[in-house]
Amino acid sequence: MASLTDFRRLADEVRNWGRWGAADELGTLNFITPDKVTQAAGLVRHGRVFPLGVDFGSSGPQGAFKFRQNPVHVMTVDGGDAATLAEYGPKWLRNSVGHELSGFFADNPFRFNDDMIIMPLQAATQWDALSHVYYEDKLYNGFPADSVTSLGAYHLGIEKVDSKGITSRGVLLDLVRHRGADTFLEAGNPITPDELDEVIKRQGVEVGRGDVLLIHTGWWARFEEAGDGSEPYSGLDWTCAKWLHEREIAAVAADNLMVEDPASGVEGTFLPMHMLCLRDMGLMLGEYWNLTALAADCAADHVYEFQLVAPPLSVVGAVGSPLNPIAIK
Ligand code: UVW
Repeated sequence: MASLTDFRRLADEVRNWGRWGAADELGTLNFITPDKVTQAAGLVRHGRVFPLGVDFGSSGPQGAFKFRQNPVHVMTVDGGDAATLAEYGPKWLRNSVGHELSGFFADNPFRFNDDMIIMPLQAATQWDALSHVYYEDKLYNGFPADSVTSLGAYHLGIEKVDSKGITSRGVLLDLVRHRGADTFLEAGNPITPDELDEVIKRQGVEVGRGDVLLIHTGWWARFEEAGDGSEPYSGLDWTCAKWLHEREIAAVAADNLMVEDPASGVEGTFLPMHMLCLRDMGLMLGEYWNLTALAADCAADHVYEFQLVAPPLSVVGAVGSPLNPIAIK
């Protein structure tokens, strides 16, 4: 088990503060250049499309943390409203909504349905914005932690990365097949930097500056099979932060709930890799990405690189965003 001193030493090594200027709010997304985006587009060869978002609804994985719930989907206008208002008229629902809807439905064939969703932005497939995690009162690039208030994140809100898309070359690292696991990586065996090197060698793929790495651990497949959102698993060891830093990776996503291994590896800390990636390096993390079909395709054709298109919603001041990322081969 590493000490906080070890953690601080590594944090000093990987910290990117000031690297792209004092006002930078993009972090390692700066590694994605126009050339990189062009290279990524060139990876589309067959037109095979893989949506990597999970279903947003009541059957989601939330419940492990009491402060997060599954998305709640609510109909706000439907055919029943039209039928009832047509029959009883606006006086039945004596409020402005009833009057308004009666106006739409009366004496004409036009009908419509409307709905809304209520959800924590961290509930399903998501990006963690750089404002999601901090320590010792500082966010990425030294921005003050109290710049995130009940009004939202003044610095490093998810909308700040809008200019990047986010799109780049995606590379899938399949730890499930590498370990010969049945479905997913059982808990208690964190993925180390050396193991990442072994996977890259085995897959015959290179990773480098500006890539977005997708780590297939099989957790999502296991969740679909067993329905347990709190199922323990193995994820990236915290020391992988240095490996990502050295290779100038733009962002990392996984098919589990936290990307990193739930066993901290650093005395007295929770999620040390989150702290290093989001706060020190400025590297965004994606969670609950469904990599099952993409991993199967990569194993079949031995091509582990693709164009990745993964724009967050531009929710102003939000510390994360749901999305439906797409890999195209
Ligand atoms: C926390 O950091 C608390 O959660 P997540 O794994 O969603 O980033």
